[in-house]
Amino acid sequence: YQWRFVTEENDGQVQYEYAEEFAKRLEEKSDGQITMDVYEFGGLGSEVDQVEQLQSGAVEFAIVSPGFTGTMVEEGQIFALQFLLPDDQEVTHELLNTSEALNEDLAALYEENNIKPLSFWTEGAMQWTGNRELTEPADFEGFKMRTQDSPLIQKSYKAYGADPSVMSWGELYSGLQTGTVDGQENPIFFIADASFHEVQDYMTISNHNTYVAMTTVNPSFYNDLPDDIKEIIDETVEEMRDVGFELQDDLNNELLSEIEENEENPTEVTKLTEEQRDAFRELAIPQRDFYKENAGDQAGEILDKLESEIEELEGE
Ligand code: 6CS
Repeated sequence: YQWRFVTEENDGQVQYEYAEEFAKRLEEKSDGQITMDVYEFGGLGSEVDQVEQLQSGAVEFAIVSPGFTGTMVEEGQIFALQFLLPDDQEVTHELLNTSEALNEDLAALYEENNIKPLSFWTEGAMQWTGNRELTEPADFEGFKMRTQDSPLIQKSYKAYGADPSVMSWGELYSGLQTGTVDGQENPIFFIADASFHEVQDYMTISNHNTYVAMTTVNPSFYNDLPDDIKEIIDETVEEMRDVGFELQDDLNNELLSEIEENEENPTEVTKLTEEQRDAFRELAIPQRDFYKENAGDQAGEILDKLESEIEELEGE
């Protein structure tokens, strides 16, 4: 077998490193029967193009950020809801691994759209960068916020007063540099590795959301595979849960200093207090009702179930 695995990131970044390790394990387990070409971001188009390639079977495997499927699987916009997933990344990791709301209910909706999620996993807590300091909602007034392709991500920033627009990350460095957009959100490792801090004067440690990615496969391709090959894939997906978590955890920890210590292009890093986070949380929570009412038929059930799964885990 010769398969393609496309990622939304580059060599050295979490998704690519994950996919390389995934490919290596499949090759080993299958005694060389399976080989995989892993693609960095950009070679096959934008993030949205990559989703289409997975759906058509032009690539067999892809890492997809739900933020790029917001208009297709509306319920997948659950990940746009800020301050919903547990702040403690270990707890979020456990939630993503075990949630029935995500791994069964939401996954079935993706499958109806020819995308089979094999796992949901965290790339770390997200932070804001900007050409101005962002510590209270009023700072977002008129702020040109770059977002992924999801109406609910946009709506969440409009609730802070921002003026959001959709952009691929391939255009983001120059967008920030030229002022087409004023700021963006991402995990620390990505901000540092994509060098966004070079063209942003401020970073806010807001931990306002978790960056969730999905390991996905084309469903008809997967369903037609012999059982022993499916088993190798499933086993690798399971092993990769902790490997992926360690990858993001290490990179997010290591790369903060790169942003803080860049003397040529200094970036002022501010960590929000809990009171400051509360002011944002207050505006973010009503988006949950909006999600339930407007993000597809199953949004209400999925969010209710996920919230009770969170409660159960956080109560432990
Ligand atoms: O901001 C983005 O769109 C990109 N961020 C990450 C962490 N991965 C890929 C994605 O396209």
